[in-house]
Amino acid sequence: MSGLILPRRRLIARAGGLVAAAGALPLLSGCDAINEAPAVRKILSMGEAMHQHSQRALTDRDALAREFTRADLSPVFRSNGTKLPAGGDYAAHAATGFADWRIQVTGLVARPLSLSMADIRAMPQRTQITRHDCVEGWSAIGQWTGPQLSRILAAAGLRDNARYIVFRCADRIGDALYYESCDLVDALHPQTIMAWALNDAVLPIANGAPLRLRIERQLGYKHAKYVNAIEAVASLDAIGAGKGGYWEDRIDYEWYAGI
Ligand SMILES: Nc1nc2c(c(=O)[nH]1)N[C@H]1C(S)=C(S)[C@@H](COP(=O)(O)O)O[C@H]1N2
Ligand SMILES: [Mo]
Repeated sequence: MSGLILPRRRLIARAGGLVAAAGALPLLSGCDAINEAPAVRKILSMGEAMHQHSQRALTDRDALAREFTRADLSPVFRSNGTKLPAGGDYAAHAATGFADWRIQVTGLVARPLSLSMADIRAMPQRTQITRHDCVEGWSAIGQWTGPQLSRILAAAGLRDNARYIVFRCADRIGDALYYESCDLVDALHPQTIMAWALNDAVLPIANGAPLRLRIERQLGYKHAKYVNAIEAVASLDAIGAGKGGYWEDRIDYEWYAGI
C-alpha cells in the first residue's frame, strides 16, 4: 500500500521543485499558497487521479455493482430455494412479526452480539436497487434496505485472525441447514447489507424474512435468507463439508461466485 502512495509524494515533491526552479512565485510562502498556483494544482490533481487509479486496479473487487432506478424494478421479485422454512419454531416467529428473532454475531469478535430486528432497524441504513442473478437462469431487480454488514462487524469488533464471515440460516434443505460464507473483501463491501425490506415493504417470507444477506457482486445462491447467526472464522474447513456453503458442499457451485 505504501508503494502506491509514494508516486504521489514524489509528484508533490517535484511540483514543489518546479515552482522553486521556475522562481515564478517569489512572494508565496507556505503550502496553501503554493498549492494555489495553477500549475501546481494541476500536477497535484494528476497525482491524485493516478493514486486512485492504481488503488482501484489493485482492488477491483471493491467496485460497486450497478444500481438501477425505481423504473427498473421487476413487477414481482420471485422466490427461489426455500420459500417457507419448515417447523413450528419459524412459524411461531412469523406469527409475532419476528419480534423475538435474534441474530447472533459470534466467533472471532471482541464483543459477541445478540441483535433483535429492532436493533437492526435502528442502525444507519442503506437502500440500493440491484439486479439479482440466479445460476438457474433468471434475474430480478429489487430495492433492498438494511444496515451494511461492515457496521455490524464493526460493532462486534473483528479480531485480527478473522478471515471469513459465515451466515447461518433457519431453513433446512433435506437434512442440513442452509449456510453461506464470504471473505472480508465482500463482507466489508459498501453494498453488502443485511436486508429486512424489499421494495419499501418488510421482507416477505418467501424472500428470506426477517433478514437476508445482499452480497451484490456475487450470484444468487450466496445471498443467504432467514439469517439467524453471523460468525467470523479463520477457516471454513470445519464448517459443513468445508466448502463454505450449502450448495458448494453438495454440487459444483463455486464458493467465489463473483459477477
Ligand atoms: N436460506 C436460504 N438462502 C437462500 C436460498 C435458500 O434456499 N435458503 N436460495 C438461494 C438462491 S439459489 C437464490 S437464487 C436466492 C433467491 O432469493 P429469493 O428467494 O429472494 O429470490 O436465495 C439464495 N439464498
Ligand atoms: Mo439461485
